[in-house]
Amino acid sequence: MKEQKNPKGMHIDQHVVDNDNKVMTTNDGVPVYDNNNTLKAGDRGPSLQQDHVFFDKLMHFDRERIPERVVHARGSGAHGVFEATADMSAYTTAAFLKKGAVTPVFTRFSTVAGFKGSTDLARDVRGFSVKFYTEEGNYDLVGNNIPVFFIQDAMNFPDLVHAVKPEPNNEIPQAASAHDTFWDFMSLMPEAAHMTMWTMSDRAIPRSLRMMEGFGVHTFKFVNAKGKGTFVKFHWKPRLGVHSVAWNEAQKISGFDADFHRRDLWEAIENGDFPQWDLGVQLVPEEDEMKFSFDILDPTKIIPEELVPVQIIGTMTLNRNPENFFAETEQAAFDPGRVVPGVDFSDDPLLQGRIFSYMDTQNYRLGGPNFHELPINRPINGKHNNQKDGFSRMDIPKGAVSYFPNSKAEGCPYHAMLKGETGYQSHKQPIDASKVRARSDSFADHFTQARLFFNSQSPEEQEHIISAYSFELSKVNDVNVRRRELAILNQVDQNLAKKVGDNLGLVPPKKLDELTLKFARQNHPEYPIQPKKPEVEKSEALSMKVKPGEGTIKSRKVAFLVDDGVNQSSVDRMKRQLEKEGAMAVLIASHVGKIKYQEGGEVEVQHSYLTDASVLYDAFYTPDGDSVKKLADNPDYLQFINEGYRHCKALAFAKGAEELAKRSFIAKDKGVIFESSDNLTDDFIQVMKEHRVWEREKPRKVPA
Ligand code: HDE
Repeated sequence: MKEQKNPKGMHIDQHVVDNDNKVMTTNDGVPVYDNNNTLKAGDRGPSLQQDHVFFDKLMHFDRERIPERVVHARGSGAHGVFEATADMSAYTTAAFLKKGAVTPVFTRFSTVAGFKGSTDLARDVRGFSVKFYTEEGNYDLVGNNIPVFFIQDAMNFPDLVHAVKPEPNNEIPQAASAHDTFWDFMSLMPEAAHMTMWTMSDRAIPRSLRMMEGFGVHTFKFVNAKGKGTFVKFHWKPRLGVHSVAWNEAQKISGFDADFHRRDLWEAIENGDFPQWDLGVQLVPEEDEMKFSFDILDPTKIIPEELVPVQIIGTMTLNRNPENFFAETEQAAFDPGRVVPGVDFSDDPLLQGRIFSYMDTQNYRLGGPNFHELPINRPINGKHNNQKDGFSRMDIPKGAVSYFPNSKAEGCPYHAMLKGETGYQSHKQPIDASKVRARSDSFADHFTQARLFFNSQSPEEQEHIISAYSFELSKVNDVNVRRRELAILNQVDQNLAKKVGDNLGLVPPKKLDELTLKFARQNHPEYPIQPKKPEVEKSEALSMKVKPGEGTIKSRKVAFLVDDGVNQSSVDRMKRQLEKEGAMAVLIASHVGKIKYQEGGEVEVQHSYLTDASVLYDAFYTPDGDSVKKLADNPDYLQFINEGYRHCKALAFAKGAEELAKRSFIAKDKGVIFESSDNLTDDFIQVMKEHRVWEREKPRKVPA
């Protein structure tokens, strides 16, 4: 990969503190003589009130925690660059989108419901926030890995979050939507039907943060130099393709490595495997606002790519890990209200609510209005205004003037208009309306796109969705809630509802529940309203299986299952080929430290069957050698390969190791590769490129 440096020497570097060869000091810079002992009256005596060194240390320690984000508390971040690759000047004046512009970025990925210390592998939406430090100020694209949302109006957001978070009486369950209050709320909000199809799909359990799409969700607006607006939807397309784990894997990964995604992102960047996403846009001329069967202001709808294709306009590369998690990732303050000239909001009522909430929450979470001055949040072009004071002010403004207009500072800082500069100007959208608290009936079709999503999935993906609904609703205790949600599913797809119903021992009701209808009619008195005929019934872009990415195995982890006596050339041959393709070979044995090669000599092993599990790997290779006898009697090894098989991953066996496959549930298929009959390395790599052997799921249910 082309070496990408962050341009402009990333402005936060000047704040990085290097302790190398420095004496420890108090917060006032006083050298500390002894960092082990408090000041006492005699070495066995009571501590003294005057121990300013100790108090300095404890005072700071006692205040180390700040409130975690109310949603998206668990996250991982990285620095990088965005390079604009298309001429967008017909649509937007945004400087960072000028062809060839290179802009530093900071990106944070997150889960939504779990607390800060919760598992990465929760079934959940992933946040996908990008802060562009542009030369016209910071632009935050605060999106998700799912292109729609649960609700249509910001007013319902606190309720949605209260419903999904652990229940308030016993604070159970952590980072999970599989409980009564969430599905109670969902089953009363038919507008959530489309989004839950996505969250019950494998999209909600990504293989890696590097392998997920990102979406701006709402429709935004580009504004060009003539002041003309164009509606725009943003898409991030990962160069590594879109891949997920299976739910059975996700649950186990949560136990073996709750930091799985965080570690994966960190290690990839440390290894120089810089993840990349192309930024795509769907553009809709203002004149076409009303031309679709759905409302483009409704955040529970996508614009199918068949109707408006995605054009690629740039690439983001994440190439630098933070120096310090708290200072950067935790203190990063994202805000969809932070837009730059050339980008504006649409009237999506969910987006409109977000414009208030983020700034408000940062004020609370980061302790006052000066959070913009934290290194991670500072704009690179500097900030100049007359705002002053407040908790933890870091800037030191010069002079006596902090008001406008003024003569004493020659009217500075001046606003752009004064000198004929453009500055930020809102799109001059005409508005002629009455003030109402209401929901447009153009938002009332809740099931057509949920159906579009389900119909666009491969049979295996559909089965996973059915299993996920069945799992979640089985965890719900209230049978009325189960039945109500089943009635919603029945509106989407009868086969889906029937199969979920079978797993719950319930027959799907034909009609929506009376309570659901009652709530829907609060927004739409005539509900249900006959939907318009959709433009498309299927969209390939919605299935992960149909588009397995670039067909690369770059940065994939392959477990080499070895032990003392393994044949070195059998290891090296495969390792060389995999590394040529950019994959990682990881040796796993019954103990860490050194193991012996059959040919003599030793090799260092960092992972053992004790600490690692098959769910942490993408594929498995068992080399030849005396190690095979040991593996045959090792239940942990057999568990490894069985589980890998169950999860539809590629398994390769060197000639002398093929017998091991027979000591398990493994049956020969295109993903079980034998050296004696197949083209060992090429076939192995080819199957890995396809991510999983989906066909294996059906015929053979394997215990794991
Ligand atoms: Fe957020 N959301 N949200 N959200 N959201 C927050 O801001 C909110 C919504 C998203 O990495 C909070 O700093 C409201 C949609 C991400 O730091 C808070 C509404 C989408 C992140 C907040 C929404 C998102 C947040 C909590 C409905 C996808 C993490 C902490 C009107 C487009 C940002 C914080 C990060 C975080 C409010 C709905 C994405 C409370 C009121 C839709 C990725 O301000």
